[in-house]
Amino acid sequence: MIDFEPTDEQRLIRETAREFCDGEIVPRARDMDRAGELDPALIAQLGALGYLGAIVSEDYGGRGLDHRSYALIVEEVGRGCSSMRTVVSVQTSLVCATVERFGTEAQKRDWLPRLCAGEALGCFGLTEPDTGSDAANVSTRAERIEGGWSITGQKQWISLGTRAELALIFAQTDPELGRRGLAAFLVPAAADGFAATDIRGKLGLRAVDTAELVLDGVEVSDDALLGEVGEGFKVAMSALDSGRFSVAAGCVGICQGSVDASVAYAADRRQFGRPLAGFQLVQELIADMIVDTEAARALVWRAASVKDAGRRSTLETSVAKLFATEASIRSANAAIQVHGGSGYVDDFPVERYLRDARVTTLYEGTSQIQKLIIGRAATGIDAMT
Ligand code: COS
Repeated sequence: MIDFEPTDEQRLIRETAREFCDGEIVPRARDMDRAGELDPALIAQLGALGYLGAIVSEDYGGRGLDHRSYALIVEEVGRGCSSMRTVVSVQTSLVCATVERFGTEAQKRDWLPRLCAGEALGCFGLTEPDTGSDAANVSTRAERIEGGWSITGQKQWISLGTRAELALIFAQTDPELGRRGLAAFLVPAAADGFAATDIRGKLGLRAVDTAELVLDGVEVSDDALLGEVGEGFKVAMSALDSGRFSVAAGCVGICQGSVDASVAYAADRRQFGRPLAGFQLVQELIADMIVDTEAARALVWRAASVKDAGRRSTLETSVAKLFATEASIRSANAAIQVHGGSGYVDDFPVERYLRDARVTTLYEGTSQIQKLIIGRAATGIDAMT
C-alpha cells in the first residue's frame, strides 16, 4: 500500500527543495539554457544540500534518505531545470548508488564522499555508437594486462562526460561470453588515453554537457573493477533501475511546472473579455495536465515504496518511467498551447519543458524498451531477444 501523505520529514525535505528550486534554479534556468552552460555554483549548492547523494548512506557522505524523499527532491529540481536534474540523476542514481551497491569498501571511501559533496562529478559510460537499446552488445574491450586492464572503445551520449572526474565504463572482457563477459570499471577521466568531446546542437538539455568518450588503451589497475568480471550487465541494469526512477521523478516536475505555468497564464491572459481560464477548452487542457501529473507522481511513489522495501523494482520503475516521461511531453506540449505565441519563446519555461522532456522517452531505455519489459513481465514471453 502506498501512503499518499508524506511524513513530516518528507514534507520538510520537499519544502526545502521547493525553496531552493524557486529561489536559485528558476531565476537562472533560461540563461543557462541560452548559454549552454550550467552555473558551477549551483552544482556546488546541490552538493551542499546533499542532493547528489540523497539515497547514499551517511557513512559515505550521503544523506541516507528513502526513495520517496529522493523523488520529492528530484521532482523539484526537475521543475526548475532538467539540465540540473540530469546532474542529480546521473550523479546520485547512475554513479553514487551503483558504487555504493557494488563497490569495495576502498572504492566507496575513495569516491563517494567527494561525489556526494559535488566536489567531483561522475558519468555513466554504457551507450556506444552501435549499442543503444541492445545494452549487452558492448564492443568496448577490456584486456588483461599485468596488474590490471587496458580499455579501448568509444562511448556516446554520455551526460556530464566532459565535466566528470570519474567515468563508470562498461567493457567486454571476453567477446565469446556475450553479456556474461561484461565488466564495469571506475575510470578516472584524467587517465592517459581518455578523451571527452562535447556534442553540440541538441534539441534540449542544452545547459548540461553530453559527450562522446574515447578510450584508447586506458590502463587501470585491478582496484578499478566495480563488481566481478561478468557482472557488468547486472551492474548496468541495477544502475538503470535507479536512473530510470530518477528520470521519472524529474518528469513529474516538468508536468507540475507545466500545470503551474498554465494556471498562472490562463488567469492573467484575457481574450474575448475574460481570462483564458474561463474557457472550457483551456480548462480541459489544464485538467488533462493535472491528471497526468498526479498519475505520474503516484507511479513514482509506488516504485519508491518497492525500492524502500528492498525489493527489485524493475517492473514498477519501467511503468513509472514510461508513463511519467510520455506525460511530461504531453503536459509541456499542452502548456505551450495554453500560452499561445508566448509559449513559443523562452520568456516562459514551457518551450524549454518540451525540449527537455523530449529526450526522456529516449535515454535510459526508450519507451519501447519499457513496454517490452512490462510486456515480458505480464506474458512471460521475451519479445526482445
Ligand atoms: N538488477 C539486477 N540484475 C538484473 C537487473 C536488475 N535490474 N536486470 C537484469 N538483471 C540480470 C538478470 O537477473 C539476468 O541475470 P541472470 O542471467 O543471472 O539470470 C541478467 O541480468 C539478464 O537480464 P535480462 O534477461 O532481463 O536481460 P535482457 O538481455 O533481456 O535485457 C533489455 C534486455 C532490453 C531489457 C536491456 O538490454 C535494456 O534495458 N536495454 C536498454 C538499455 C538502456 O536503457 N540504455 C540506455 C543507457 S543509459 S542512456
